[in-house]
Amino acid sequence: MSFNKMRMPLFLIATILFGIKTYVVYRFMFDLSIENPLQEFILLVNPLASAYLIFAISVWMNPGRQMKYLRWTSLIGSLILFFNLIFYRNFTDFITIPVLFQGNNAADLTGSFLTLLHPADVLVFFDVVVIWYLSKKNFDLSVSLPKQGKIAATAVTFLLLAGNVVLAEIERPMLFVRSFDREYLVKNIGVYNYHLYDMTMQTKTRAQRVLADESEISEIESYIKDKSPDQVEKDSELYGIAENKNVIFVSIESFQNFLLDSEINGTEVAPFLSDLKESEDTISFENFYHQTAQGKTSDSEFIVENSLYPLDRGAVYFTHAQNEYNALPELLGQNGYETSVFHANNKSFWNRDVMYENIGYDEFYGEQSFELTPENSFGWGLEDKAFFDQSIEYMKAQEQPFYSKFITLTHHFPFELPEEKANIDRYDSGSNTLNQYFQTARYTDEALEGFFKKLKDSGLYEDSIIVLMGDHYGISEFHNEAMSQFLGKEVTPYVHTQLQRVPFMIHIPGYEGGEVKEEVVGQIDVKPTLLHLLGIEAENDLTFGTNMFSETKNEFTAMRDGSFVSEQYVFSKGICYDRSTGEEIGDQAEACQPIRDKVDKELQYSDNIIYGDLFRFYDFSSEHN
Ligand code: GP9
Ligand code: MN
Repeated sequence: MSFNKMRMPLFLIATILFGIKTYVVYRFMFDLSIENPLQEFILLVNPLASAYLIFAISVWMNPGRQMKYLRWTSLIGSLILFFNLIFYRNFTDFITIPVLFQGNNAADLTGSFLTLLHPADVLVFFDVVVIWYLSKKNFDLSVSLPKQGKIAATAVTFLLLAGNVVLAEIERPMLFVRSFDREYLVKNIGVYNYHLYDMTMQTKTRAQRVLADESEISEIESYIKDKSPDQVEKDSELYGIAENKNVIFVSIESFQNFLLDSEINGTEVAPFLSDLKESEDTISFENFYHQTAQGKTSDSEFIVENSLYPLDRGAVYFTHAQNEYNALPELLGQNGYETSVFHANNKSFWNRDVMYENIGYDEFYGEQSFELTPENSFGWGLEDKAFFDQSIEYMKAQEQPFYSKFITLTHHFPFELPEEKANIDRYDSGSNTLNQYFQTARYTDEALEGFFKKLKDSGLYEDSIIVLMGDHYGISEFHNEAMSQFLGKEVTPYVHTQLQRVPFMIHIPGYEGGEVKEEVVGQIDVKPTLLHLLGIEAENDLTFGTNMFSETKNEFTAMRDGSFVSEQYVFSKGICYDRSTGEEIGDQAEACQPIRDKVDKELQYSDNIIYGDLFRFYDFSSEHN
């Protein structure tokens, strides 16, 4: 290998300059949160790896082209970084292909472009100037390598990339499958590789959409209409009971049903919710299941808003945020509701900012709408008590009737709570996670109690219904041993499935017919149920869930992995159980088969709708028949 006149070739100089520049921009010009030394290290490594990836290809070119290539790629790369920086200043998010071509985001930006510039932005182009200067012929910094040299230089690219990916997976397992948040992606693989990833995802979804067959939606429509012929049922006592009332929907982070009515050393874990469940003005469901998959909270939101199943891979909020939906906020908007979401986290987490706009939310109060101080924030951010307190003013300013969704955060894995904020003992088992789980649950229970009080004080309470729902499990199977210690029984697949029950309560101030209902229902049923309570007829809606109060309610609640619960059976991990006794049905395992077939078919239909974006072929209006 011979480098001309022992000078460092320009592609290496470019790698170093561009890499360091990119690191400095990530570190000091974006507002990325760096939580540990590994993240810091990755943030330094990934720009160098990306820069090498971009520039090292030039070794295959002749000297003249090499220089031209380095000049232009450094400029284009810097422009990409620059536009992301501008976009970030406005939206605290990174550019995605769909956002670039659709929605109002790009348009919003052109208007405020100048105000988003900072003098220090010239730094972003500092290396370009140096590279252009050095690329002029007289410095002769091109490199001509023998074939093995070129191969070796290229091999280094793959090594660096692989190293980066491995580090990213260590830092954030399943990063590429689940996506989580664009900020995580950029922190781990850098803005350039993130764009490559985004492009791949986009191409894949596009292809599936293009191949979709329009006739599929009619087949699905017939299936749904056969299954639940009359969902409107206007004669039911509850039809329209909440008409024109505000709907306050609280998604309670990681809250499982078993927390209700349980105690740690004689102290109730969730006294407020446990009482609420039994109260006169609340209808609760004790066999309500979460149905989420990898998209966790965002999946629970997706299921509730659309009454479709989540995907078995990735989060629909990320992979199919541009599809056509007939989502709850949009329907409510058409019926005179102002719709909003309150969640004190980064707006781009789970791609919420993009998805919310698509499905018709009018307003999203994210982290930046709240005041965070060292006293009121820990773990994932703003604590639930301050979150609710600070939300009230925004709520009061909303037009009524409104639909507002609240997503709590404190009771989130790893369930850490400053000692002085804990009003219940830790549990004592081999799982630190389970031990702490009760403390944050108790905290959130107190926050909800405070929220109800604030709603009453503000005068909003009387004109509202309050719906509370657990989003998904908090204690995974990994903690089965500790869980079985707590429950005093082995966590069989049957018990595991029963543990997927989360609270679901409909609190109607002034109502006196409260009861704890035993029907088997799930998140998929929330949309038709809410529409029923609000007296909104969406006759041609296509939902896999059914109104929980209907005589022709779903006969099963299906989980994403194909397991299900019906009145009679629990089917989990390939085993068919008698639901009332928890006994395996042994040689009569085929008892579960007919429902298994339906579950598989329904999940497949739901996937087809999402992958093929089939709702674009369907007319939801009442003219349709
Ligand atoms: C993040 C919060 C938690 O904004 O909703 O998400 P999760 O990890 O539970 O899906
Ligand atoms: Mn969650």
